[in-house]
Amino acid sequence: MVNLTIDGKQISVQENTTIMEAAAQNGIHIPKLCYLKDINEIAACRVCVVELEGKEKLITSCNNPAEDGMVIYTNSPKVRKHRKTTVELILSQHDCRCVTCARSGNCSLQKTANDLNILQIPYKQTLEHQKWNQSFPLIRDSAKCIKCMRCVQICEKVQGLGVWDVEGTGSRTTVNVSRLRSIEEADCALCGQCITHCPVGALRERDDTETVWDAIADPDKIVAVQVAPAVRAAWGEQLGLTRGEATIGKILDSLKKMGVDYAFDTTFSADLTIMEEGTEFIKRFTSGELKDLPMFTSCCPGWIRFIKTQYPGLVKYLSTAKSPQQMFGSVMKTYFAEQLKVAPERIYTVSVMPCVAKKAEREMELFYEEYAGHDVDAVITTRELVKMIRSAHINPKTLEDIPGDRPMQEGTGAGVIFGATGGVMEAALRSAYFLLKGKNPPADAFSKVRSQGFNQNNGVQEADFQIDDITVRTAVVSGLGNTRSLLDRILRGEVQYDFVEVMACPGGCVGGGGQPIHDGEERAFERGKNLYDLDQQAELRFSHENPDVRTMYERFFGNPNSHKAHMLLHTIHEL
Ligand code: HC1
Ligand code: SF4
Repeated sequence: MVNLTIDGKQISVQENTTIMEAAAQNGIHIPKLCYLKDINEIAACRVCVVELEGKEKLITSCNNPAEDGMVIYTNSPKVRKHRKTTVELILSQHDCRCVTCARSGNCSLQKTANDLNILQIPYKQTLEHQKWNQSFPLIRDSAKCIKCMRCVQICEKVQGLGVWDVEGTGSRTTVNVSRLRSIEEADCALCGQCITHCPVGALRERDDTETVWDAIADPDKIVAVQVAPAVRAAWGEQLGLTRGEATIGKILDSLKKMGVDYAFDTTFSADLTIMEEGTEFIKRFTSGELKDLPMFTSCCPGWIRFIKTQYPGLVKYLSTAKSPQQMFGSVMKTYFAEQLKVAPERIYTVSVMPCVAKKAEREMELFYEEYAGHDVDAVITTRELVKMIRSAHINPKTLEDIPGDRPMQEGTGAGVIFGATGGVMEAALRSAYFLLKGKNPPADAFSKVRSQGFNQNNGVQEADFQIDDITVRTAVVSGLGNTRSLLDRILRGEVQYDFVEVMACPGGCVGGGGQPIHDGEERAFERGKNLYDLDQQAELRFSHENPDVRTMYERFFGNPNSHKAHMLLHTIHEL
């Protein structure tokens, strides 16, 4: 143990604890802007400086270890003065129009400046305006970048893509898309991890809330909205609702209060995906097609963008099933339109997703006999949903639990866990077992695919399952850096699997790039646990038991993988 004094308090911490961590463990907050544990420990912003007794120069607390006998002051006059100057200099290169910023109220720079009582900026303001394509789903505002390097590091170290880099030298140092490419050329997966790790408003999703408001106001449009599994695990965080209060039923109520015509839970089409993908897997597996390489899941558009640019040779091993988002959109404009007796064009489909990549996935086209537009017309993130709730002046405490609309109302626990890493695999195995054996396994028979933590086993969860004389070898991975190493091991022949689930975001969609931001804190596993708890409490836990999905097959699709199902629920992955 190491014994030291921080702000007059005697404390003991483990060896190799930083001063910042030692302070935090004892309830002493040291402000910071660039620090991200294990990812960005470069002391670039110098906001976390502290005074060490006996030393003239202040030291940064994020990368200096606590040592025996140290006497530290985190808020002495000298520290405050230095910190204030540092933040004033940062502000002199920052577009400070907070009222029009997506991160106002949830910005570490704004908070630090307020805490330091900065009421004016005594330095000349110089702002850097780089050009950006405002129609791209990911928006960067260079005038708000504080050069903390978090986006550079998260993309390189965790997602293995290197979309961002430092450009220029000295006072002209800035961050931009790496290797002088445009963002469209940069193979960005659109996972949005750079957004959720940005301490300020330099990175955000493209705002699509106004197009949704326009559709709601249009009397000719029938607005049908779906809400993804992972949204329920996080939306309440921004609205002061507890985990128990923040239900899917209340999200559906909020949408109705905003004026949408129909509101559905995407777990319905997650169950539908399992019917299609599970059937496809059994076919490909039993035909021997998967002898050499596994079938990969296809519901994460971040992963699809990644495999297409980084491993094009593996694209043919993807499941052909569209994602639940796309399947739901397609079903809304066909099966549901028929029920309503309206033309597909009148239905305006919106999805609420924890994801930025879903905004690009929606560009997928829908053909129903002839070209029928897009499965999905607009995608908003969980953060944008919260923005809409606020802008409609809905008091979240007044929301009530309402069911989704018929005839696509039911969703099972298997559909709910789609939002957590391992969930798609677990749901698929529950139904694949039924397809092979004609009876259900215990609902938790495949819980070994659940992740034990993002950093365990390189983020890969492997499990083999015996179903009669068949062994199914599975792997689940989240995070694109982890995915890259897993794919390389598969290609080198070091590991063999039959079925692999990939989610681009660490922890799966619960950790998605469109989820509420808690600067520097990871919430994915806590949210994932929430989804597994909901699955435990669900009456139905097998996708093939979803009564509304069954009725839809009877009335509309016939069987899973039927010709009609192939036309509407599957895709050809083009490079
Ligand atoms: Fe996901 Fe999915 S789980 S991809 O993470 O398969 O976004 O939540 O909606 O489509 O169901 C996202 C979540 C989501 C799809 C489903
Ligand atoms: Fe989107 Fe989920 Fe994939 Fe992340 S893991 S890119 S949130 S679908």
